Amino acid sequence: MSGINYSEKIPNNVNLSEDRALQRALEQWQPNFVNWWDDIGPEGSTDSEVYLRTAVSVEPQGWAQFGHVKMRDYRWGIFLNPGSDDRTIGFGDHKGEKAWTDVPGEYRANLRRIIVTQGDTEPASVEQQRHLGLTAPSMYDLRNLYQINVEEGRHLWAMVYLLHKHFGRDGREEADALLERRSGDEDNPRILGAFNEATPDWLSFFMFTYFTDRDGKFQLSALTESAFDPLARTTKFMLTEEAHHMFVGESGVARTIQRTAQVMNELKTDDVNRLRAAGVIDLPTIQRYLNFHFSVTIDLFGADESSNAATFFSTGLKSRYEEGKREDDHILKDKTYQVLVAKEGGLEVKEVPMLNALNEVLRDDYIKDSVAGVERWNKVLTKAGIPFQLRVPHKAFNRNIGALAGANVTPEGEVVSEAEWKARAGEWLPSTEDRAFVASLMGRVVEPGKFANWIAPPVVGINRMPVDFDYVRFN
Ligand code: BYC
Repeated sequence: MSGINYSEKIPNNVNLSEDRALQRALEQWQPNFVNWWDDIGPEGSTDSEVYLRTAVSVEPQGWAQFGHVKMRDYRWGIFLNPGSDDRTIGFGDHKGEKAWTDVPGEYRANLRRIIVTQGDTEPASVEQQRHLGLTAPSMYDLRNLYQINVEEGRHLWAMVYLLHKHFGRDGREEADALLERRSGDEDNPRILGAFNEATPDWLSFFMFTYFTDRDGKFQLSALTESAFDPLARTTKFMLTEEAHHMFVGESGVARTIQRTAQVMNELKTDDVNRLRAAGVIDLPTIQRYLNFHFSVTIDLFGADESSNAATFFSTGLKSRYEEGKREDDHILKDKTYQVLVAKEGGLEVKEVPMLNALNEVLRDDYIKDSVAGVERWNKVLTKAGIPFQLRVPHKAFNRNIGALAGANVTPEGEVVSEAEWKARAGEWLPSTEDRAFVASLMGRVVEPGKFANWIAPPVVGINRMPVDFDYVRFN
């Protein structure tokens, strides 16, 4: 099961050749995918050979192989983690029953919705990142961008396989629609808000891969224990790849901070204008980017009170993060959870049935995880002797989904008037000038071992290759 068959047109470990109808349907979708990649995938990359890892097995040891390949020839395919015949459902009303190998009719619409929403984010992120290769700060970073792009492409394949195999005609239509929506398109946008925002520069890219890919980690984890076994096994394998994406974000921001701190020490200044003149990104601007990406990403968890979330859990479709490690009844019927509501004069805590608050439970777990990395960024500053600390804003800040949507809350969690919030938004969120300044630093540096002035080199290369390795060969 774990061996991947690369001799077929669509690499897979699901015995695709034994299901001719499915194989034919996917082979029909494949050229549309390649056309989508050509149209809206990484700009200017067609002839480049990129040092990419390709999945060759789903075993944790030795699952990936590295080598220079053209991205268009990347072996996108279908890989499921090995399953076990006797797996039982670990939560919800079906707890203790055998996991499903097919979709129960009564849950079909909800499962399809979850799979489509998940699938939609993957091509969306490739679209959002498509121009970044033109302004890469180094060949090493360019390679990491491309690696992420091909893997998001593969994650799209993962969801499309489930749609084709388990949802018949409407699944095939949904798979087609995944190639038709476009990030930021007014008429046919991607499904979730954050995936319609632009990723115009590399600081945005690093923040996106730190914060928004981490939403991927939490949402995918919540699906790895799904009662629908094919979804559980697919998302488990996707998570293996997600870790590198978050590493790119975390280390990218850390290297940006490190370079800024170095110049602050050289010039003995924290003056924003002097630092900008020296070509590095000042820390208040980094904080504003952080505020933006954090707040937009926590909206991705949905409304704090959601009957959808309750249904997804009770019917066994989607669990909490690390459901199996929790010590409660995994049914949650009599449990409550605290959510926040904004009232005039302040935020109030409201106790609600936990089942309805499961989006909030996942969001809170996500927030804990995100804060940990921000503390690691702060260590870079502390080590450099810079008395500035980055902070994640309050979870009620700049929200557009759920009970806190439109509440005028500062990053510190203080409710202010709408007029005050608007007047001060430029202190908290990247202004047009901030974005223009960051954009002005984005020149392309792609000579091996060279780095743009605003970012420090990484400590080590990819797959233990030297930092000045030719990660991308331009033809
Ligand atoms: N933007 O009851 P609610 C990743 C809608 S990232 C726009 O709370 P629910 C990746 C919602 O659809 C992981 N609309 O909804 C990262 C609903 O609409 P309708 C992606 C939003 O269903 C980086 C209404 O508001 N995976 O993999 O409980 C790069 C009521 O909301 C938003 C998943 O998300 C929003 N932010 O929760 C590449 C997992 N939020 O039906 C990849 C699958 C909510 O009233 N998705 N709405 O028209 C889900 O589990 C759920 O759909 C959600 C929403 C948690 C997203």
